[in-house]
Amino acid sequence: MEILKELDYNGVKIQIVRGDITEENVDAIVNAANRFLRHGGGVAGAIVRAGGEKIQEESDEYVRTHGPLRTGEAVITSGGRLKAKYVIHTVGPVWRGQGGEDSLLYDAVFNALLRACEVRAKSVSMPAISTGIYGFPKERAVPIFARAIKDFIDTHGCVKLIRICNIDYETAKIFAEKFEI
Ligand code: AR6
Repeated sequence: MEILKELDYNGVKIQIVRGDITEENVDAIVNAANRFLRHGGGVAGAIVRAGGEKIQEESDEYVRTHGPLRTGEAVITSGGRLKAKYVIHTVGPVWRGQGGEDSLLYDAVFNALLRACEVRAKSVSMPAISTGIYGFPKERAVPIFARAIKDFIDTHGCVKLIRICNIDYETAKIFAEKFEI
């Protein structure tokens, strides 16, 4: 793990890191999921491969009981074999450029942090939700992450460390350069 940027906002540490989120040593990691919690590709596939099928089974159970998630919604499963105790599955928007995606991405980030609060997770690592397979422009995503994180810190005191973690160096660099709070 390589820390590219570190900020402090109202006593909460925010770090932009380059690395594999499945190796994060935090209370909860966030997954960039789809509405059906079918964790096939991208960061979702990596999380299930590293954490084990239990994560997929708990996800399937959730969807069987409650139906698919809405875009912007987040739910929790255990972390299986991961160091992180919890995985927070949040659904970012598919980029279509038709409007509405910005606020849905904001919701996906904010609601993931809310779920962390509910299980008293003090440290959380999240990927660059929507900026992979879902095609959300990376530069456009950064200030949305920053605003959602700021608003969350302004209204909730539970999480003390928030990391934005990306395996892709280019994406991590864009976040490090553009993230301001
Ligand atoms: N650690 C950290 N970041 C990662 C890792 C990893 N192991 N793997 C990928 N990334 P994506 P989305 C980064 O496509 O765009 C899945 O199939 C990657 O560089 O995982 O929200 C789901 O099931 C990118 O910046 O998520 C959904 O169907 C970021 O994670 C769909 O993809 C997000 O890329 C969701 O697409």
